[in-house]
Amino acid sequence: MSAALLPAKRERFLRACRGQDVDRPPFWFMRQAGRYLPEYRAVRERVDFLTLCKTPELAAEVAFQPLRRFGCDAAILFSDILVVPQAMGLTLTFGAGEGPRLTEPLRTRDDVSRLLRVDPGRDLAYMLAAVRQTRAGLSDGEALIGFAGAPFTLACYMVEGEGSTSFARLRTMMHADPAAYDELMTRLTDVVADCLQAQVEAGADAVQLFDTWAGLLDGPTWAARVAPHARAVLARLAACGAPRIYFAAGGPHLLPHLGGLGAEVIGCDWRTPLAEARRLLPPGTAVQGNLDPVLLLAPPAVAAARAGEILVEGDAAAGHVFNLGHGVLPGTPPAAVAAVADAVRGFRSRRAA
Ligand code: 1CP
Repeated sequence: MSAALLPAKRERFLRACRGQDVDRPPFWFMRQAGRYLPEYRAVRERVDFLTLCKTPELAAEVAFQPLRRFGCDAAILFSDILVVPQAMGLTLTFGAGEGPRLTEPLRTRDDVSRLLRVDPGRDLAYMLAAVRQTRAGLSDGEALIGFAGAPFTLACYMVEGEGSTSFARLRTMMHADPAAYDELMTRLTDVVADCLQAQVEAGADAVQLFDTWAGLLDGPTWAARVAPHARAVLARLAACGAPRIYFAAGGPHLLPHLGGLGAEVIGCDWRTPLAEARRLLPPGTAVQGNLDPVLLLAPPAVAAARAGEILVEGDAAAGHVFNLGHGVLPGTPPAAVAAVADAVRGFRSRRAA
């Protein structure tokens, strides 16, 4: 399909990911579907979270909700990064009011060697059905983003068994039992690459690798022990042509190491000004971000004003996908998100034709 025939929102999103000029930056919000939306809570009153992920028509419905409200340029598949460890044989629970738990965390190399091989077409069929169903229902030519947790971030949860601020167990394993760590990361690299490839084949236009906890590491450790696996995942996707977004929360110290990773787009959290990120990344890399999600808890006009500054900063070069610096926080008023969406939609790039 020639670029001129692509639907406008999808074209805008894909062009920005590839570092090409656009009329205004495309936008979506990390964690744009979720509990802060009353219509999401209404669905969750009827089904638990995992049932929602595993019922393609419901997953598609909640993926559309933020698009209807805010007119985002892209939908993101509704799923969770932790369904991949579940497909590998771990028991995953989401208790009411608590975070996720993997009830048999991995502690030894033997534990790692018992993980199951995953065939996404068989073991994650519901996820691929959700991609197809979401793709089919995108009414206004929006882009569809697929995603997975990056190997390191998945390993954090699989060894810790639950959320943590330090993920000390995996980070200890990395140094104390490097063979177990390397085997786990290698297994995850294969599964994550297969899963993202299958999502693209099912209709995702782009993929985001969430390396939420990578910022816990110092740059050289990240470069030596994490980057080879993230790079291998992204390399496996090169041939399919879908833009690849890599997002590591937690600071600018990783940016100088991100060149050569193979991502067309680097997600930036709010701690890193976009101009600084661009200085540290190879020329032509697109940046995604980076409104502090806390701004959405301030009056909507304050959030919109800060979004306006980020739009100007992003427009200093081609290749900006507007987003938050991390996910929408619980309790965020939808009106604040709408005010930011209006600010983005009203912006005109100074390079626009
Ligand atoms: O009760 C509920 O309804 C569940 C809340 C919820 C939702 C809506 C969870 C539990 N996951 C999700 C969906 C989800 N998770 C999406 C799709 C929705 C969208 O973006 O619109 C995505 C992309 C994720 C990704 C995800 N899950 C990440 C990476 C993103 C990030 O925020 O850094 C992580 C770390 C998870 C694990 C997870 N799942 C759910 C929670 C509360 C957590 C965090 C656990 C923790 O460390 O405390």
